[in-house]
Amino acid sequence: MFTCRLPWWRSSATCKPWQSGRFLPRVWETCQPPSRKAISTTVGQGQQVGTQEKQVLEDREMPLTRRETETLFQEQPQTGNQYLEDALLRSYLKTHLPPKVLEEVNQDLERFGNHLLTKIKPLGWECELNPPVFRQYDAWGQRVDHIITCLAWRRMKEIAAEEGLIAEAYERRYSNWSRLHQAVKLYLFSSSSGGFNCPLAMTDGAAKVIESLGIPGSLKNAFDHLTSRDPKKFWTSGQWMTERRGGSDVANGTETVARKQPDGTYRLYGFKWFTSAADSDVTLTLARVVDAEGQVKQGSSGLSLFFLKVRDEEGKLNSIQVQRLKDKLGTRQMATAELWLDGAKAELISAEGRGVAAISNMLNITRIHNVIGAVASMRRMISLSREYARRRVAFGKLLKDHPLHVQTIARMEVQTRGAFLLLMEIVRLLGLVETNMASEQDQLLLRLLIPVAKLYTGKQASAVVIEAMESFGGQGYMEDTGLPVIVRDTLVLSIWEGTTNILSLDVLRSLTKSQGQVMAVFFSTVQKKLELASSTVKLEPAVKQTQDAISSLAQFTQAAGSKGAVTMELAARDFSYTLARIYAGALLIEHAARPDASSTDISAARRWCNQELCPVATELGNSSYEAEEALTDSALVYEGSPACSSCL
Ligand code: UCC
Repeated sequence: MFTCRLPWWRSSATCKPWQSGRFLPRVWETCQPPSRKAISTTVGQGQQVGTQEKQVLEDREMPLTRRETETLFQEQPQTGNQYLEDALLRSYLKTHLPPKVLEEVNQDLERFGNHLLTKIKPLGWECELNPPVFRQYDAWGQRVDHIITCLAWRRMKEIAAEEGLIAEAYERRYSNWSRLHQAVKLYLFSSSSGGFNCPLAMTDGAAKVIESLGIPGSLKNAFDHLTSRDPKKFWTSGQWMTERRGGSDVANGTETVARKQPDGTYRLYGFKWFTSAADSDVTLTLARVVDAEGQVKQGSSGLSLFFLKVRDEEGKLNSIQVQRLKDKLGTRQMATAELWLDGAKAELISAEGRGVAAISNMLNITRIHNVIGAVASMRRMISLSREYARRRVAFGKLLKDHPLHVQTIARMEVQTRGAFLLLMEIVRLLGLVETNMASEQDQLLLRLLIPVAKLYTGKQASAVVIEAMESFGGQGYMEDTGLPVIVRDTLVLSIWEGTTNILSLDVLRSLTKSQGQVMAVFFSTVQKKLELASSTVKLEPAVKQTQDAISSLAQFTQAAGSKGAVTMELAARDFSYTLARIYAGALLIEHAARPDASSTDISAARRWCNQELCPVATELGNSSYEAEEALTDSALVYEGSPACSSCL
């Protein structure tokens, strides 16, 4: 085995994988990572000063000798047990969980927090340094299509099973609080998971679809594997939805066809353009059933949902060919592939033509996981940033003593708190629905809040992690700090599982489907939360601002009702942001109105409500949603481009 004989800072280029980031991952396996102390400003100086010059410096015995400069390193921010350090999480659990559940969950999370720190986090970093590799042929020209994952990635799968990261939600040992317990574990796991949170999202989604179908006999085995705590038995699932013609417009973009076989199974033929966690054991996917005349039905009502195993018992691919792995900006720890389905054996699991409705159960779960990932990224970056501020000196004092610096972190903290409470609210409601304890209003609210939270937190997370990266100065931009990894992996959260605009339209879909009832539930739920705070004097300004925002929103919904579909489409994003801000504001107020609330709970609620809570009303006042505005938008976008004459 190759070993680094020289101290790392004096060894050859191949022994410095951290300098080239992700491009020399295999070398990393054999070299020891630099010790924390070794990441010092000495490196920078050593690189800037040529060898000859260095010699001269040493010869002259300058006052600042090399030995002395070695103590001038910057201190790496250290975080401890993430659970113990998360005051908001702990106060939320204390407020909501029944005492017996709290006691057990608390113990489990404290233990898990230690496990994350000592074992899981280093594995996550290994996954980053050893991304999957695709081997299409063996040495003898045989097509093998092998996606090679690293040991740490495979260990993550075992840990996910051992920790019950999927099982917890389906065993329901804490009744309606099981979902919340699972979500909190995933939230703690997310930023240390080395991208394994992605297959877990889809695995959870697949289990949810199977459960909502009543766990039919043919899928019982799969359900048991997907929800197993036994690492040898645990399966992960993919979600193959995206084809070449479109990832958003699934109804028109799906070309894959399904041919029925004499034994009642189907063979799938088509090309899947993005398949995340392509090393998964099983998957759900959409296809069009070919009828007796050899025809398929186009559009949404032509799509059906299928379950398939990716490999057979011997590990041979199920008539699937891997074309290549995607070269992504982030989530590089996880294999995303292009796949040809060339007669893959599959089972039809929805009614024919009800594929989109059936896979929506999966989408709603993966979208919640997306929210978990978003909040987790924000929390991780803020933890690191605030710790760094306690160690780093600039202009003669610690960063934490610079008011402007701390104000910047505090603003991120307020955003993260709002997002966190939104996440908790969704998983609380989901827990009620899954244990038949939810009212019709709870169900409507959950349907509305999932796309609202997904779209809002995805955007928030991108903004927060970039701001937090800046709080480290140039260090934040350095690959070997690990900070750019968090940023890259966060940027996808507003894209996959439905972009911001697609999710905004989904918010409108939920309104239409409920014939507006969902808005009545939204208003009454927010009002109830505000009433709880009516006796807390310090929250009065926040309550007033939220009430004003509700009035403006009510006026908007009335006005928009008499306008056409174009108005609602143009307003969809601002409308969704409005719902997110008002609802998160109400949650922060509710949390701050607890008898044992802290002064920071109160200031978080007040600061959140100081932002514009109802942008949709402001923009309506600006006539932003008029049909003529859409023409102006086109003119602004296409001025000077060949498309300009036609857009005007
Ligand atoms: O796969 C991907 C990446 C995987 C990685 C995941 C990891 C994430 C975890 C992160 C951890 C950090 S990305 C691919 C994801 N693709 C999407 O999200 C698709 C985006 N497009 C949409 O969401 C569109 O809105 C569509 C596809 C749903 C639109 O389809 P249609 O067919 O045009 O829509 P329809 O006709 O309006 O809806 C068909 C039916 C309706 O039911 P019925 O017929 O009963 O009225 C809708 O109400 O589906 C129902 N439906 C829903 N029901 C549609 N959407 C929903 C929903 N969200 N919830 C409930």
